[in-house]
Amino acid sequence: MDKAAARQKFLDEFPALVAELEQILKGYGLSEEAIKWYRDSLNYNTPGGKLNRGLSVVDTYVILKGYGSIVEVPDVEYSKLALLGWCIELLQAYFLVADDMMDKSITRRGQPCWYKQPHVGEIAINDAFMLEGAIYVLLKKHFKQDAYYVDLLELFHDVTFQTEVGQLLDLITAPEDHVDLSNFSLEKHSFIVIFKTAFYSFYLPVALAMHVAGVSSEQDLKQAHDVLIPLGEYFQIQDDFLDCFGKPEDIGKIGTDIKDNKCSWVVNTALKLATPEQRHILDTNYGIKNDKTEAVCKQLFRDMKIDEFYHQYEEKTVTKLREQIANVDESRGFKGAVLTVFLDKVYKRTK
Ligand code: DMA
Ligand code: MG
Ligand code: MG
Ligand code: MG
Repeated sequence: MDKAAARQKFLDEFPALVAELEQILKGYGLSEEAIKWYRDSLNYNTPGGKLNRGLSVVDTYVILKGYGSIVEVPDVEYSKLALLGWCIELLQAYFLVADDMMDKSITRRGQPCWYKQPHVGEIAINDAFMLEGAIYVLLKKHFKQDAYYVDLLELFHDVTFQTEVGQLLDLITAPEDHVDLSNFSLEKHSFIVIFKTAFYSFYLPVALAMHVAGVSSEQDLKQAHDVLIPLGEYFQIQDDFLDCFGKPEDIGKIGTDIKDNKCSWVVNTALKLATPEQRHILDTNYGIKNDKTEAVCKQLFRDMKIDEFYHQYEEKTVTKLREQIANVDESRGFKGAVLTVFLDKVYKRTK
C-alpha cells in the first residue's frame, strides 16, 4: 500500500469517531446547535495536518508484529490502532488550538487559526479542552477491556503534562514586554523542546503501539525513548528553522517566533556566532511586534548563513541517530526499523 493510500485508509476512520463523540453529546441531551459546534471543531482542528504522529502508531505496530504491510492487518486490529493514532491527533489538535492563541498566530495548516474564526474567538479555549476530552471518551469505549488500558491512560496523562511543562517554559522564556537575549541558550532551548514536542510527537506514538503489540518491557520502552527524544528535539529544531526560513505555502503557517521573542534554535545559533555589531542588531530588533524589525532579524540570519549551520547540524544529528539505531538490541522484540521509518519521515523535511 503506497503512502497516499495508507493516509486515506487512516482518514477514512475519522468520521466514525466524530459520530461516536456526537452520540455522547446526544446522550447528554444536547441541542443540534451544540453538537454541530463540537463536530465543526473536531473537523476543523483534527485531520488537516501531515498526520505523521497518528500514522506512526499504525506503522510501528505493523513492523513490531512482523506484518508485510498495512493490508495484512486484520480490520478490527487496524481500527484499534488507527483509533490510537487519532487520539494523538486529537491531543495535537488540543495543543495547537491553545498554542496558536498563546503565540498569536494567524494561520495553521493553510487556513485561519481556529480562534481567529470570527464566531469562535475565546470559545476556542473550551474547544481545546473538549478536543482533549475526546481522547478519554474514545479510549474508555475501545480499550477498557484490555489489560494495557491503564498503560495507555498513564502514557497520555504523562506526555500531556510534560508537553504542558514545555509550553510553560516556552512562554516564560519569551516574555512579551521584556526582551533580554542573554536569557537564551541552546541548553535552555534543548530542554524546552524536548518537553514541548519530543514526548508527545515521537515517544508517544511508538510507546502506544508497543503496548498494543505487547513489546513493552521497561528496557524496550527505554530503547525507544533514548532515540525518539533526540529525534523529537531535531524535529522541533526543524520547526524553528522553518518558522524563519520556510515558505508559508509549504509549512501552512506564518512564522511568529521573531515577533514573539521565542527562544528558538535560530536566534540561539545566531547569538553564539554574532559579532558585537550583529548582537546589537539583534538586541534592538528581536522580539518586537513589528514587520520592519522582524525583516531586519531575518536578513541578519540570512547574512550570518544560519541555514548552512542548520544543514550541518542536520547531517551531524542524523548520522548520530542512525548509529544509535544500528545499536538497538532486538532480542526482546523491539525493532530498530520502527525508528528508521520515523527518522526517514522527518529527514530534510520542508513542511
Ligand atoms: C509547538 O511549538 C509545541 C506545541 C506543544 C504545539 P510551536 O509554537 O513552535 O509550534 P508551531 O510552530 O506549530 O506554532
Ligand atoms: Mg506556535
Ligand atoms: Mg508555541
Ligand atoms: Mg514553531
